[in-house]
Amino acid sequence: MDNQKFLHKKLLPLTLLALFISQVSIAQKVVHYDLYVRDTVVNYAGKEKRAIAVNGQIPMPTLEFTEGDTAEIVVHNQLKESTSLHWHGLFLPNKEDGVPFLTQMPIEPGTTYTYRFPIIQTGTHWYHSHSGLQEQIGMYGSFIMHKRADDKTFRKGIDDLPEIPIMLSEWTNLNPNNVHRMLHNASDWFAIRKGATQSYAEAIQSGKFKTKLTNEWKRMLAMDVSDVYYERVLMNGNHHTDLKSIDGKPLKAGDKVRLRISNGGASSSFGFATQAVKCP
Ligand SMILES: [Cu+2]
Repeated sequence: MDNQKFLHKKLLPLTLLALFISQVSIAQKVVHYDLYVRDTVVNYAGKEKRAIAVNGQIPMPTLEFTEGDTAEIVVHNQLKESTSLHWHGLFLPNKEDGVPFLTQMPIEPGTTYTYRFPIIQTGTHWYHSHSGLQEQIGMYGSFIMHKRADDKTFRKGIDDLPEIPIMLSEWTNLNPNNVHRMLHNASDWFAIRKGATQSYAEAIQSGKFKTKLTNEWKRMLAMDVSDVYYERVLMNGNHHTDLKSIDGKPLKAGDKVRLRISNGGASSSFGFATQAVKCP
């Protein structure tokens, strides 16, 4: 009995120490970002338009983490309207999901809100506003989660390559709220802009009279791939993207890079191709 008591006394601090050590080795790194959300004016397609820039940029800053980190993202809403951020495709506690009136209250103008959640996956994701149609005017960005170096699936030569995040998106000079309204009215406007209309004569000529009738009945347009015509498609918030350097370091022939591509478009599918261009 006495012996056991003695052992217990001796072992307890040891166990505590062991627990402490294991606690330290898996201690989570908190990765902190401050996001300042502000109105801006852009000219993507010949007209000055209102947009939203975060930390002064469109798309929003790329947020990078490693699996096991804790993300701490502080949103400073400097708009005249409420906002929110949704983390596309992330596994996280429901209250951090960023859906106003469902998982949180909207972030009101002039206020600050903190999202805090553990990173428990890896891969290329993106994040965007879940308030109104703010996503359409700039509030989208890359969300990259790296593998831990001790991950069993870590591929040397692939997972450690220099990376370039690429956000694809669309731009319309129309107010996104009007786009929304026009879609509800089954307007032909976008189809006309895209040259994707079909007359009854054309339908009959191609033997699609019946389909045409059914589609009209369903108020479905002839070529219903993407419902909206966009003035521009953007890559990292621009007409073209400079892939010539990473973090200011110029790339040279033979260098390998990894592109992390997200489609932040509201209704477009993108085909993506690379082309070697000889640089001077
Ligand atoms: Cu989403």
